[in-house]
Amino acid sequence: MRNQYLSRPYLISSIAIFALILTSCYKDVRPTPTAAPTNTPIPVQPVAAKPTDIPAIVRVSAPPQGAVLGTLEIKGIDIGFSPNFFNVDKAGRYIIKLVNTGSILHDISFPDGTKISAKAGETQQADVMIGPEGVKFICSIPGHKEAGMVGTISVGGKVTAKEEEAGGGHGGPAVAFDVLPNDKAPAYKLYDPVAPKLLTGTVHDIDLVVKEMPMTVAKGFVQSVWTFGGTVPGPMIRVKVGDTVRVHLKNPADSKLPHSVDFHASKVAWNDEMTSINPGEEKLYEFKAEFAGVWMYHCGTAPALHHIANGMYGMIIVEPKEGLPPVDKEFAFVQSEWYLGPQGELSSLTKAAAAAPAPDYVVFNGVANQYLDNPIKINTGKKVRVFLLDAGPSTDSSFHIVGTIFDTVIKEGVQLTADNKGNYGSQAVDLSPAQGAIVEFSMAEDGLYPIVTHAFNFVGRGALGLFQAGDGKPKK
Ligand SMILES: [Cu+2]
Repeated sequence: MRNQYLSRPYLISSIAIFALILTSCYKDVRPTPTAAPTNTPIPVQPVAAKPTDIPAIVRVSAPPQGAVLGTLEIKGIDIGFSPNFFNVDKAGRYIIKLVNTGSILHDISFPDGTKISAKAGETQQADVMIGPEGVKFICSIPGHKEAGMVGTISVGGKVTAKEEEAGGGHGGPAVAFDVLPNDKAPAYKLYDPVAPKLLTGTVHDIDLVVKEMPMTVAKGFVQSVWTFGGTVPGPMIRVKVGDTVRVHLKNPADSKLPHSVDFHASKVAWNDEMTSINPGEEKLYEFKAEFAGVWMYHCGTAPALHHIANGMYGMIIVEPKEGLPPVDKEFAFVQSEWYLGPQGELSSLTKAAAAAPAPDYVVFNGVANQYLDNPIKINTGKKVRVFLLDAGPSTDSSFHIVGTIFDTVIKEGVQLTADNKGNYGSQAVDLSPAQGAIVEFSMAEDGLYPIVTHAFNFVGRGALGLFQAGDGKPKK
């Protein structure tokens, strides 16, 4: 399922619809995004690139002075700014150009009240003064900031400006990172969402090699992660009830830390198989898979919270002895959180350990929004099965696919079967950390179907992907 990019208009229209769903979820009822700015007063100085019937520019403070030092072009997309981070060498006067490639109205609002608005497909620009402390900006359309439309302009690599409410003032959680993005960060590596194949035979020798390494966990953010096998999540494993699993855990000599593994699919003593091994050591973790389900495995070395938060988890699927019925396609998603540490360093244990944790990102298969960038293709009308795990470490998942209904759910051994008496269905599967499920569904028509946790505060923080049924274009 790699490199399956959609044409932009369909992706955008879907995200726009999704954005509207998102904004409609706020209790604080405001004008709709398209209606909001039409009654905004227009004090001064329109610098519109094209004629428009909405206030393109609102300026509150004095006009900028001095020579223009450069132009910063910012794309407004549904929902976000691209790029959302700039670094300029000097403070002074800059032209800010907003290119709205989205399908709904967006703006760039600065703390002093200056606002550049552009309707779908429009470009608007204005010159602004960037002070020596840099500046943060948002989209002031209700809900857009909270959904992730925030950005930063730093001066000389530093930004000390505080974000201020230039718009809606919802007081909702802003995606304002205390770690600045790095535009030189390597591109993330796509995690293949296709579910693993059932291992053949009944005794499986599996090498699980620890690897401590840098990883791009979201565009612009690199963390020094700890992994099983060089990926987050670790390798997905699939066996059946009755199989013997012999995991050879290896901690290479160049690791910095001891590590361990805990397979929830096993019944073994904590102080036997799960003990930590030092760099340069290996051990055998052997168990018989006796119970079917979607199970977590993770490093349990103290502090286990940090070893999980920093990437050491994975999924093992145990099928019933008789196997699962065939379906058209199968995928596997592990939901987890990132608590960003400084660029290139470990994730923050302090942030992860908060009593009310506030992850910077909540992700499917390790990387923020990777299946939004690379929609997963499926066949319309055909049965799809997804294996789900919430690896946490601390946040629940409410797994939901916009536009479909799960006809089959097997969550922690409790089953909803298709064609049940009464024809009950399921809209979202609640998973606490370390819980797993299997869901099955099909799409009624060609189109795009967002993959989310319906804990909507996290949708703007990376927990958003897409299924593309057929060619992604509804036929009506
Ligand atoms: Cu570990």
